[in-house]
Amino acid sequence: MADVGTIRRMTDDTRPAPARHWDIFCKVIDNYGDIGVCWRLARQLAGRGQAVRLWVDDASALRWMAPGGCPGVEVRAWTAPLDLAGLAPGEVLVEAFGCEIPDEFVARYVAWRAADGRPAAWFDLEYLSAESYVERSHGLPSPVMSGAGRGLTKRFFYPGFTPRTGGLLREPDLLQRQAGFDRSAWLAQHGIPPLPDAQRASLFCYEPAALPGLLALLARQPVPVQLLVTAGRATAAVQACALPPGLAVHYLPHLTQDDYDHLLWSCDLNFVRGEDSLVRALWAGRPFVWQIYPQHDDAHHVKLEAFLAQTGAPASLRAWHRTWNGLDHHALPALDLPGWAEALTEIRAGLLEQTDLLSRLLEFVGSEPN
Ligand code: TRH
Repeated sequence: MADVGTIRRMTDDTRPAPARHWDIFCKVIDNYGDIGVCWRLARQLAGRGQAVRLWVDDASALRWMAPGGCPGVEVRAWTAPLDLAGLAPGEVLVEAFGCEIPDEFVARYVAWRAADGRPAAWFDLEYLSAESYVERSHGLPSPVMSGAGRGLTKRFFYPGFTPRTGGLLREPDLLQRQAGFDRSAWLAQHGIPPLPDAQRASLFCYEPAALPGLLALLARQPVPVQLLVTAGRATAAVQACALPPGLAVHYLPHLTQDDYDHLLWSCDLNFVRGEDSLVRALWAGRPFVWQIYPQHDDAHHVKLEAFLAQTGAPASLRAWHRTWNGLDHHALPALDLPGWAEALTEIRAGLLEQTDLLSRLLEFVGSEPN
């Protein structure tokens, strides 16, 4: 866990930024990561005094992820064509994950920029990766060659794990919230019975081939294990397996984004997937295993290895990740929670030393000529 010095450094992230209007565009490809990352970014921007319009083609997941919404964030339907009636001018455009902002909006944006004479600040927010191209590509200009934005220049913004990338999303009050968290109360509130001397594991995954092996392994642990299974694909995957005797399984409803953090903080071991929950597991500071989003050409194998290498994960954790992600078909190795906890505490401490993603993005915006 971070010391008080780190907490103090992190609170620096709340320095006020000049208020601007932001338009974030998000297309939901599948799963929850596209909207999860964009919502988290939008919320954090609002927390820094920015006004945000989040344009999304499928906002359904926000009903459970963020049922109360967020002051300062307006969610707008990405319809075709877009309803642009009565829009106030925006200064910053974020195009998440190559979603291609509709021309009618870009035309409006160009007109706004011409009207107040300030140049465009248009960012292409990319997926998180630990691969070496991220440092090379972060911040590069991307000239717009066609359409209403022809002649403008976007800038690539690559989240990442090093100071020469866009960094990781992290709320300024994260450590304070963690320090004040009451795990027993949260578990009781969610109907998870206290089991003396038990360990808890959370499961957020796709359909890993090694899942039956995991269930068997958890049932064989020297202490009882409570497995807390997240709603959706993870629940369906577990329900398709024969449950071994001795494993207590609890199926969870969809949680809010904040409550998903609480789940991670309540467990001794977390299985996470995709992009955003990986970052949340890193901040949770507990042993975790990541299932990377699978790609057809197996590009995710390289991406996984890059993450393991960059974080300096210990050999047993690397072996676990390879089998869990289907890079090999070995039996799942033994769990080494104390060893993983030690390594991950160090990795987390190193990441906490770095500036968070939002502060880096605001710095980029501030450095645009205006
Ligand atoms: O859902 P994902 O698998 O999303 C994926 C990845 O982002 C992947 O990189 C991307 O290419 C693909 O979508 C299209 O995993 P991820 O990224 O962890 O997103 C899950 C979000 O859902 C995250 O913001 C946490 C949130 N969440 C809740 O709010 N409540 C819940 O109960 C659960 C399980 C998740």
